[in-house]
Amino acid sequence: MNRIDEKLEPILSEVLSRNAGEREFHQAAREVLESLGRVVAKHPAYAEDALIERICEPERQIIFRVPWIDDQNQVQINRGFRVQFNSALGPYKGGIRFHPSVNLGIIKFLGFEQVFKNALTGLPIGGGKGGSDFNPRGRSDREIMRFCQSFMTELHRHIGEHTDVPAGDIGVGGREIGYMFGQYKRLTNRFEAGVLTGKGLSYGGSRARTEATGYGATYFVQRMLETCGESFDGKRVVVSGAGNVAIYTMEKVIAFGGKIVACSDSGGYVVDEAGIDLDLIKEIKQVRRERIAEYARQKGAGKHYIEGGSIWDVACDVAMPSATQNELSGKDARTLVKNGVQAVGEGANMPSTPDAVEVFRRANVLFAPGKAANAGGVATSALEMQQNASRDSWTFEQTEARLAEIMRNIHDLCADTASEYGAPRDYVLGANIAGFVRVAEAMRALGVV
Ligand code: NDP
Ligand code: 2IT
Repeated sequence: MNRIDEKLEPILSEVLSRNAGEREFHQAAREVLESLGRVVAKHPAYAEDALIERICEPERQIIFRVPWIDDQNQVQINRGFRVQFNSALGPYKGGIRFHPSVNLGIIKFLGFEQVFKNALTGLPIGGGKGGSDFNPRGRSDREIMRFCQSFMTELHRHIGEHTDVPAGDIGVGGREIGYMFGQYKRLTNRFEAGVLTGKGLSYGGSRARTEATGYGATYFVQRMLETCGESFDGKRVVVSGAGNVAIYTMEKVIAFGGKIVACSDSGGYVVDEAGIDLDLIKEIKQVRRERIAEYARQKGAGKHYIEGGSIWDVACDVAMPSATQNELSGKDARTLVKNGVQAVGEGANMPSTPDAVEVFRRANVLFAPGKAANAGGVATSALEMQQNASRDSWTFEQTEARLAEIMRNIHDLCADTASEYGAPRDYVLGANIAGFVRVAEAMRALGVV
C-alpha cells in the first residue's frame, strides 16, 4: 500500500474533517495525496503557499433547487450542483450527472479527478463537475425536457464559454445537452456554442465526441498492451455498463480484434460467448432505452442474463469497468487475477475500490486509472470548443486522429513520469504526479488566488 508522506498527512486530515461524510471525495483525495510524497520530496516548492491545500478546496460550490412539473401535473423538487474546482489551466470543464445517488461528495470527487485528468490532456481546461439527484429512469421525453430547462434556468448564471463549460456524464447524453443548450440560448439571447460540449452535430457539436471516451480508453489500453508486446487481438474482454462509455469501448475493442464476452447495466449482466452483438445492445440501450436483460430474452438459448451478481466473475484477459464509481471491489479484483486478467482500463471514474487497485498492483496487472484512460472524452470536448471558437467543423477522421494522438501522449506521459519517480508501470502514480505538476506550475505562476 502507498503510504502517505508525513508532510501531507495533516493536509489529508484537514480534507477529511472539513468535508465530513463525503466518502468518495475522501477516497479520491487520499489516492492523489498518496502519490504526491515523491514530488514534494523532489520539488519542495510545490508544497509552499498552501498550494496542495488550495488544490483540495474547490474555488466555488453551487447548490440549488430544481423545481419541475411531471406528466401528472405534480410539482417535483430536485437538488442541483455545480462544483467549480480549479481554473488555473482554463475555464472549468467537466460533465453533468443525473442519477439518484448524486450528492455533494460525489460531485466533489468527480470535480477533483477532473482537475488532474484535464491537465493530463495538455489542453487549456480547468476542472469542474455538476449534476442532480434527478432520476431520469422511466421519465417521458417531455419530463426530461422540463427538468433540463429548469436545471439550466439556474445554472446559466454560473457558466459561459470563458467561465465554465459543462458536458454529459451518467444520465446526460445528446438529448439532455440539446434541451439544456436550447434553454441557455433562450435565456441569454446568445448562440454561444462553446458554453456546452457534447452538442448535436446539427447545432455545433463535434464529430467523434460521442465515441471519444470509449474509443480513447481503448486506445490507451492498446498502447499499454503494446509496450508489453501485446494487443487486443484475440483477447477476451469484459466491459461493465452499457451506456455511452461502455458502448464505444466495445465498438473499438471489436475493431482492434478483441471479443466482448459480457456487459451490464445496474440490473445485471449478460454473457455471450459468441461475442456480444453490439448492434442489438445499441438498439436496446440507445433507441428503445430498455434493460440489458432484454438482450438475453431476444437472443435466446446460450445467452445468459445474471440478475445482480458481479460481472467480474466472467473470466477475461482485459477488464474495462465503464459504469460507475466503486463498482469493482477487492474481492472482484482477486477473482479477475485468479482468472488470469492481464490488463484493466478504467472507462468510468474511480470504478475500482482502493483494495482492488492494491490487488492489481501486487499481481503486476497493467492498470490504467480513469483519470488517464477516460480522458479522451473531455479532450474531445476541448476539441469541440476549439471548433466552436474558430467556427469550424472537422471531419470524423481528423478528430479521431487528434484523439488517438492525445491518448498516446497521455499514456507516454504517465509511463515516463512513473519511471522518473522510481515506479515503472505504476500508471496511478504517473497520472497523479503528471497531472498535479501541470496544475501546480500554473497555480504558482498565478499567485495566491
Ligand atoms: P451512461 O448514463 O451513458 O451509462 C451508465 C451505465 O452505467 C449504464 O449502463 C448504467 O446502468 C450503469 N450504471 C450507472 N450507475 C450505476 C450504478 N450505481 N450501479 C451499476 N451500474 C450503474 O453514462 P456514461 O457511459 O457517460 O458514464 C459511465 C462512466 O464513465 C461514469 O463513471 C462517468 O463518470 C464516466 N465518464 C463518462 C464520460 C463521458 O464522456 N460520458 C467521460 C469520462 C468518464 P443503468 O442504465 O441501469 O443505470
Ligand atoms: O468525466 C468526464 O471526463 C466527463 N464526463 C466528460 C467531461 C467533458 O467535459 O467532456
